[in-house]
Amino acid sequence: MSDKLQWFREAKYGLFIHWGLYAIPGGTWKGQPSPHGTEWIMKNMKIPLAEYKELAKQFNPVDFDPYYYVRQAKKWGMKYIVFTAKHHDGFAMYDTKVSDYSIINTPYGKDIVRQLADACRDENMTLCLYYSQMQDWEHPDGNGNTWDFNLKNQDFKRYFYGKVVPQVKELLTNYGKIGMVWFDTPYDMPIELCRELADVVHECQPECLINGRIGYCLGDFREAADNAIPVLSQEECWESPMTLNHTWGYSHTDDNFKDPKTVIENLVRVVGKGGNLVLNVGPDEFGKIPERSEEILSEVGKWLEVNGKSIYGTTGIPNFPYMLPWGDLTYNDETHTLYLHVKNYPNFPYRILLTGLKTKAIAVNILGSKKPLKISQSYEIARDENRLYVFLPEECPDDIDTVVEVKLEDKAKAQTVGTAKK
Ligand code: JFZ
Repeated sequence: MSDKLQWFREAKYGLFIHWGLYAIPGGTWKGQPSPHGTEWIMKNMKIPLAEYKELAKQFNPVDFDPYYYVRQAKKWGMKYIVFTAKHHDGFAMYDTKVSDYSIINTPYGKDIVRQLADACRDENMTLCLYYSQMQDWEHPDGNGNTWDFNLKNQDFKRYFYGKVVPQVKELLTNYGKIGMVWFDTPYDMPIELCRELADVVHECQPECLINGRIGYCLGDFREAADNAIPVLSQEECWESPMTLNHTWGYSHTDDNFKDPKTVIENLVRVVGKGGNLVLNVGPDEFGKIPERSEEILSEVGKWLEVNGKSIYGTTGIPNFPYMLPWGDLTYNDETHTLYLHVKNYPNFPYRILLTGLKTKAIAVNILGSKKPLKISQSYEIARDENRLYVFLPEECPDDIDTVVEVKLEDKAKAQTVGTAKK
């Protein structure tokens, strides 16, 4: 296991920011709603490049305050930020010498990545940059724009060497230490070019991580499908990118937000399967984070302030076989502490049952309280079944997720489920 993954393995929870020109239409073009992600509006509505480019003449996010973003992310319990330096539309949110299509040529005119990089450095926050390497709807040789350009004349290498490589170099030379480059949608990009791109990153910043979506397992960890969580705990690092509503970019209409309880449930599940959750906000055209997003994230942050020990530093129990009717597990392998996340609080007699844990529990309490909880742990020899009952207080301490801390005698060991004779 390479050491440079350490910060990532410890981080658990990050903030994804999808922000670009698409925040202006916010999912609606000439009165017509655009299907799927609002950041895909140009492609989904086949907006001619010349028309889409007009948005740049309007972009003036006067409310953008990089320090506010970074401080909020910290308050919300997040340990890294992933920002869209260039999304599929091809527009650079930073000062690039490679193309005129950037934030510099807007009424706003200031480098967003620079401001975020400064704020992150001052606030001790890890900055990661999203870069769409394959799709670029502005470049005649980039992938995806079939309505402005004739694909027959395309030369992907011209785009790759003319825009991708020099832009990634800019991003990794001009903004200090970058934690990770977050590539996306590699589709069928040739493996040699993906390798070259990884080399470019490593040459510029050997410590910089590369996410799984560079393709062909060339990244440092695997990216789950958007909003997806694996069933089994994974030993290697992975990450789950997740939206708060149903879109990555800002939307005027989508208020289908996950509530804080659901977000916490997702965070616990991802972390309990050995992963990181990178949770998205889509700022509006003025640079304001949607109010509802802020409300949800601050609720989650408050829960983390009390229950952070059950998230940071934890993963899952390798091969733990059961789904649990009352909630989920996270586990700290260094301290041999198990955390039971009780989402469905039991009625009388106020007990929960954990089956499948072979290790002896030596002390059990609600996280943050010193008062010991009554337990009963047994092994039924004929059935080969381990049981741990925990008796909870009558009154539910936390409606969202009551965390029970279980100190174990040794490393947690899970029971195997099967009938084979041992
Ligand atoms: C991609 C982008 O197209 C999208 O705009 C956003 O940036 C998101 C984070 O990533 O969309 C994907 C990529 C991969 C999957 C789904 C959506 N996937 O593997 O399921």
